Amino acid sequence: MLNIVLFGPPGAGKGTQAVFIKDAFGLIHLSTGDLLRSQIAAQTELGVKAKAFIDRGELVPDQVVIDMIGNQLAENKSAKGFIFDGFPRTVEQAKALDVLMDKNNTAVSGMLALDVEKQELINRLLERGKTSGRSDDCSESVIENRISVYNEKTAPLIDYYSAQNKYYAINGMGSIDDIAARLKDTVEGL
Ligand code: B4P
Repeated sequence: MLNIVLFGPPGAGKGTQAVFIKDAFGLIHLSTGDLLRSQIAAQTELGVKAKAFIDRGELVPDQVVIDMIGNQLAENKSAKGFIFDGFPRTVEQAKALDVLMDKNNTAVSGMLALDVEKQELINRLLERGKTSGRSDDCSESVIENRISVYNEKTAPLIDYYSAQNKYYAINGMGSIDDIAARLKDTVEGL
């Protein structure tokens, strides 16, 4: 199985690029951000709780997203592989993903990390905020908090995957097509 972790700070292009990789390699795309937003739209109990964290630019508690991913893996047993977008975001989540993969007799193939300058991240998210209706994209202070949370809780995953020889840094600046080509080349080499 081919199991890709697509990694990067908020606004790095994970959701944008995951679609290309999914199509190119026939994978199932699992975005914890999208899964949480669909819970919010359906006004489920989980969605109401998650919204409070997302609105502040904080992470939703680990167990909530770990359970969501576990359910998705169980529902897609015959998949050729997965692209994880926005998951894992903490070392706890990465450890839980390794356990889930192991239970399915598979493993993470590689973690592809999009590198983008901070000002470009802010510009992209504010631009999307003009039309997306996403509360977490509209305020520069919430965006700054998302980036701080990334630096504190999510960036340590670079060391986690480096230690397993699974970390690949990708230049995430430039056109969407150029970045997609860089990612595709890297996935083909895994
Ligand atoms: P996400 O939905 O994952 O939000 P994100 O980090 O902003 O990434 P996204 O995929 O949406 O944006 P992208 O970089 O593609 O998470 C939202 C919230 O949910 C989190 O803050 C957290 O609260 C919660 N959450 C999600 N997963 C969680 C987890 N595992 N644990 C705990 N909490 C979790 O793109 C951004 C914009 O840039 C787009 O508008 C795109 O069009 C544009 N863009 C992309 N590439 C570009 C390029 N090359 N040039 C110009 N613009 C580009």
